[in-house]
Formats: sequence, C-alpha cells, structure tokens
Amino acid sequence: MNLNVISNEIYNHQKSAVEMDKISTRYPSITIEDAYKIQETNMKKELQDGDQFVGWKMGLTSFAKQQSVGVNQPIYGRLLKSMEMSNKELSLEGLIHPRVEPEFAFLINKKLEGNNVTEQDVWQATEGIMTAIEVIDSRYKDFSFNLIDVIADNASSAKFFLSEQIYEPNKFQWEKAKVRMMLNGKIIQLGKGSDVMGDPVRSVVELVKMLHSSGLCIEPGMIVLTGGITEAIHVFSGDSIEVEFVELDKIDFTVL
Ligand code: OOG
Ligand code: MG
Repeated sequence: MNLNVISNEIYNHQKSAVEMDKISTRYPSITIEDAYKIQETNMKKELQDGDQFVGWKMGLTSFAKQQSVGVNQPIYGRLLKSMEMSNKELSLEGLIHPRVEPEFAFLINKKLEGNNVTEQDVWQATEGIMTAIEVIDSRYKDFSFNLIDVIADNASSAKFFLSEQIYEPNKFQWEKAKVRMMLNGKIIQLGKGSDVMGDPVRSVVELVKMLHSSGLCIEPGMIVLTGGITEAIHVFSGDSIEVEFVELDKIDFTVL
C-alpha cells in the first residue's frame, strides 16, 4: 500500500468529478491516521496550485448526520478559499452528486491549541458566529463510505456559503436557534443549534483536540464549520433552497 498512490487517485477524482470505489475495501490495512495524511497531502497540492487554506470543517457532529451516513464519530476536513461561494447560485460544474446542509460557522481570532482546551477558551477566541450552508459531495460511488474513506476524501468538502451577518457569540441560546430547510417551497428538514453536540462550541473544542493529536492547531482568522445540523439533502439543477435560521437570517439560493 502506497499512500501517495492513494492520495493521487482521490485527488484526480476530486478534480475530475468522477465517482470512485472506496479505498477501505481495496486497502483493508489503511488506518485513520493514514486517511488524515492523505487529506493533508492533497491539501498541499491545492496550496501549491495557488489556493488558500481558510479554515476547518467538522463533520458528523449531529445525530441526524451520523444516522444518515452510518458513521458515528466526528471527523474534520480542510476548507479552501476556492470552495467559498460568493453568490447565491450553485453551479453543478465539478460536482458529482451534491447535497446541502445547514451549519453554524465560528470565526476564530486567537490561536486555539492543545488537548486541554475548554468551551470557555473557544468562546474567548471567537470573533463571531455566522450562519452557513455547506455543499458536500462525496467522491465515492452512491455517496457510500466508512470513516476512513470519508476522512481521506477531505470529509466530502465541496463548497460552502457564509452569511454576511456576523453575530456576537453571547447571543445564542442553541435550543432556540431553530433551522428550517425548504426545497422548492416545501419544508424538508428541521433542526436546532443544540442538535450539534448539545452546543456547537463543543464541536470546535473537539476539533482542537483532534488537531492536537496530529500536532496541528486553529490559527487566528480561520473559520470553523461546526457540522450539519440536519441531514443533508440532494440537490439537482433547477432546485431552489431556502434555509431559515429563525430570528437570525435566511439563506436562499438556486441550483443552476
Ligand atoms: C461527510 C461530511 C459530514 C457534516 O457536516 O456532518 C459533514 C458526509 O456526510 O459526506 O460535512
Ligand atoms: Mg458539513
């Protein structure tokens, strides 16, 4: 088993938007550490090609998400500048079978590191919170994977949209931070901020601890997507999506 060969294979599928077979079945001895190394190696290729590392995403931090993909452990992935959507139109170019999910994003303004990090530490390092949509797109056939596959595929990262408004961290009562996702005018997913580990701040705490075990940290200026609040939904050309973050803002966009 050669990790560079596997990294290249995944990278090529990410670039060509052609689905691939799972790596876990073809390389049964591959580990979680290997998978994160593959993720890092492919990220370096993107940076060499001129992209910019802008933050981290946590995944599988809500029961709804864990249930829907059958993986019951949080994972992290890396976010690039080129993944950020600047307008409310989602082009399907370069995507295989995209799904969208509502999230909260933390904007971090101080370095966060170490295994002993607390919720308090994260709050003190949080500039503000934004509502967000993540577009995920697994490179695996049928959107089917295990923990190792999905980590190696950068946690299915494809695109993300951040709302312009930045909220003060102390504004949030997560039980009341309700989210409603509509597809073509019909409500299809409901959730609330507290569906993310009871409090999305815990997702950031968990991220810092996971990064620590690989000698990494969150740098000032980074954003952190804390994980899908509800199940993700498939979108197709012509769809319109509206996500209402009750008492906060509303993000709507169309799929081209
Ligand atoms: C894995 C990525 C999970 C989230 O927010 O839970 C994720 C997937 O569902 O393909 O982004
Ligand atoms: Mg997500």
